[in-house]
Amino acid sequence: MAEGADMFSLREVLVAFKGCLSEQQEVRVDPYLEGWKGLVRFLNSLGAIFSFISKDAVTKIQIIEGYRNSDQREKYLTIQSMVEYELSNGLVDLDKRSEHPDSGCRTLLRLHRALHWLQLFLEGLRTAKEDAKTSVICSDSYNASLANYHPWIIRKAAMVAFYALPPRNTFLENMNVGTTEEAMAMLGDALPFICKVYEITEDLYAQHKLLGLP
Ligand code: 1PX
Repeated sequence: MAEGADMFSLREVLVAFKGCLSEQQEVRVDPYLEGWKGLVRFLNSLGAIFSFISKDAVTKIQIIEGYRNSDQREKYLTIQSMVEYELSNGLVDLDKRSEHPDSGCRTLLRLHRALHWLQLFLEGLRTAKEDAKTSVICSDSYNASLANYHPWIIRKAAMVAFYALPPRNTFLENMNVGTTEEAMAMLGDALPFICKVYEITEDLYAQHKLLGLP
């Protein structure tokens, strides 16, 4: 586990998802990416075995950051405006990856699917018995979500990495949010926002038939 200057609390990271929701219930891209960056930082602190996962997440974060730093940055202010802009300008490969292999829509969809894993994992951590294994909570959440989109080789590598996860109590300590009870309370506070962000994005993508983007 990281120490010293690298020690940071997962509280800020998870509560950051609260900042994603605008008054109009749109999802702001910048805090969404900030949330992911914090999660990646936490994942890196768990050990090098997870780096193939964090590298992929970082690549995707950077693609979307690239759009936020481009001339079209305003179009990428929210997930809603991004979808509207990319679709109405033909910037999304709908059937197979060709001219626009790294559209904001397809890239964010990968993070969105991973957010579903996060939601299930955190809920699992929160409700599991004290002696539950983090690796089991993690693989159950993965199999119920992201695994459906991954080829065999990635699923296999992910399962191997999950075995390296520390026991639930150590994991909760690593989150650095105080006692187990405090960690539980924090998860209870943060989860509704993560669920809401997930739900809004899911509805938006479903509405535009984007949930299967290649
Ligand atoms: C309190 C808990 C905090 C835990 C923080 C953990 C942060 C996890 C960040 C995971 C981000 C994963 C993004 C994956 C995106 C993806 O599905 N990419 C695949 C498809 O992309 P493509 O461009 O080809 O269409 C790509 O093939 C992925 C490759 C890497 C392997 C992904 C395995 C994902 C496992 C997720 C579970 C993370 C376990 C963390 C344990 C705590």
